[in-house]
Amino acid sequence: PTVGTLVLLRHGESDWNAKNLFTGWVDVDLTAKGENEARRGGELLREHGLLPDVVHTSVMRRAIRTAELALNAADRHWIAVRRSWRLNERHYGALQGKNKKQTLEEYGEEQFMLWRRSYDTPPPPIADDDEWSQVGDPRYALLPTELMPRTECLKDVVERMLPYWYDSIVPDILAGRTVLVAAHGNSLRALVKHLDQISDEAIAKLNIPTGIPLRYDLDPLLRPQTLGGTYLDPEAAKAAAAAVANQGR
Ligand code: DG2
Repeated sequence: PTVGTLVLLRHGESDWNAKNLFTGWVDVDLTAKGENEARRGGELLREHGLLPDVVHTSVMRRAIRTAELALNAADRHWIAVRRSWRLNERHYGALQGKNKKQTLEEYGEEQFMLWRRSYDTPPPPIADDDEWSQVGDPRYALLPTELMPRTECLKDVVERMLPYWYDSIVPDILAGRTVLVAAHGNSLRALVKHLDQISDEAIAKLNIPTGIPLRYDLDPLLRPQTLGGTYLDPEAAKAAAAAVANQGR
């Protein structure tokens, strides 16, 4: 039996996705293409009759705007919304603001992929006075200083995301709501790893495409009815995930 439905949506293409820069916690906007992807995501929701009752987002503009554009296209702009830093993208440390292609050339394939996709190797920490540091950003003013990341690996993201999952998202699912989570490539990889119980090794191969809703029907123990979930546009998802995997090349 299905107790509730979860829909995961990675934001549409951002300015820094387009420029091939490591983004992490830098608060960049969507490109015009990204806005269209977000609207298309909302149209897919509407076409499939998959209408969210509540939306959870990160505190970053690209996810917030994607949720708004998608819900507007699905005529669900009025639903309840909650936001948390715990759904933020993985903090990319000292790589924030760096070009992915140049980083690959400078450090080589192995180090580059270790930083991008290994489960437990974080990039070097960002300096507090770096132009791409988030220290001093008012949206994190109430975050206890020891929780403010200077870099994160995917394991760190799983650990800081799960409290929000259990405390805020799960109660919505158990109440029978259709829940939309609009977030990021790596914060969604962290959630999918947890849902599908993917191993630390296998998660390296998983890439989440931008703007294509991924549906999970969950049983009462919050296990997916279909492992890996179901993309509302599977063909487009496949091509887009391959493009993410090849970034930097
Ligand atoms: C990308 C993911 O995050 O990059 O931080 O650069 O989903 O917010 O655009 P998003 C970033 P990769 O880990 O795929 O390189």
